[in-house]
Amino acid sequence: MENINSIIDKFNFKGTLKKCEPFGSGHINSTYFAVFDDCGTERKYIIQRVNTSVFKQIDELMENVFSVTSFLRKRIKAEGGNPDRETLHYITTADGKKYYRAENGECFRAYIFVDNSICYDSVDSPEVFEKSGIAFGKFQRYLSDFPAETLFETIPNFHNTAWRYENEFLPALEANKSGRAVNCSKEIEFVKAHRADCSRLVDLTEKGELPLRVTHNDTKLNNVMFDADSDDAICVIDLDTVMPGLALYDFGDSIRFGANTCAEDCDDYEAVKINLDYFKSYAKGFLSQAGKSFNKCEIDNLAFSALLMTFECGMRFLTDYINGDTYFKTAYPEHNLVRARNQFALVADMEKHMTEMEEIIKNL
Ligand code: ADP
Ligand code: GN1
Ligand code: MG
Repeated sequence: MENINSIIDKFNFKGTLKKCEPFGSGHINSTYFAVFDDCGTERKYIIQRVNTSVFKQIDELMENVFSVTSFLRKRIKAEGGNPDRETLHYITTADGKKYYRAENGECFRAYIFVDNSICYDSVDSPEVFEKSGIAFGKFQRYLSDFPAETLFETIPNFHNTAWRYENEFLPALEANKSGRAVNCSKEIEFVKAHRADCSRLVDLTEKGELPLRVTHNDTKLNNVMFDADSDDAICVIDLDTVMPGLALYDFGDSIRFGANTCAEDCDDYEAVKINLDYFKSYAKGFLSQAGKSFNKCEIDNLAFSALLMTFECGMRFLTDYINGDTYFKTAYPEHNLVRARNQFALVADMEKHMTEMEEIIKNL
């Protein structure tokens, strides 16, 4: 593996390196926080080793993120915002490229650290969660006239739950590469019992009832930076999965992560519940920005999308567990199984509260 320090001189960083250390809690890329001394001024950057087994076409991926961020900059400026603070700012390599590919094939990219910002792994108040809803809703609104046809699909079928069931979950089960299927028969049955749910949004999209929009597709709370002073959600990050998708994916995925009473990998499954106050706060924030253009079918499926995105993520964790942990980063052998059980506990609780969730949306 390439030493992170050895790639420093490949980028147009300002100053001399003071420190570079692993950072954040993303499940996909390897992220580092680097500080440089530029004649007495501190310059902070994020450097990432991009996960090339998840993202196969790095040229296209980086084309996407550069074009999305430059589009966002113009939109933010037009609305009187501060583009330097409210969107990611990528640094090109010393020879002007969008990323650096090492001889061993590893790919690195760099961007400016959003200064005086913090990132949350869990929500501690409905206000904070509402602010993240505003940020992701605004993100979707800003990109509503982005030319979607120019976007490369970085992970095809990313939120096609039915496709994931048929083409990932069932084959993983069949191959049972890790031999672990025996440890999770209850969870496997849970997934099979929900097969019908997998097709609902896909079918509505095929029928033309749900419109494709440019969406973020990975709207977890730790993919938005908050201002350390005002606690406003300022900058949406992790743009690798910005692709044509459904508004419902962005809504549902945020609820999955942020309105869980527990962390995504908490193994106290009894304690895993949907926090309806948080659900309401996020919906209020998100809809205040993106909701004006939603059609009735989108509104009618908001509550269900939270359940589906939670189910899909649980199925992905379970699939990865059965495959032997090849996709998500894990900290211990049963990590993916614990995550899957946690997500399924949340699905079960959402099922109990679906009428209340739908009621909340109606009343907004
Ligand atoms: P992953 O795809 O692995 O989730 P992310 O792009 O989300 O990677 O980055 C991982 C973490 O690094 C984020 O959750 C956040 O804490 C931090 N991070 C990423 N980009 C920035 C940035 N520009 N400024 C500050 N922190 C950042
Ligand atoms: C991954 O990259 P990160 O940690 O923000 C994953 C999401 C999952 C999430 C589960 C590209 O998000 O789809 O919902 O983990 N991202 C990718 O926590 O697969
Ligand atoms: Mg992330």
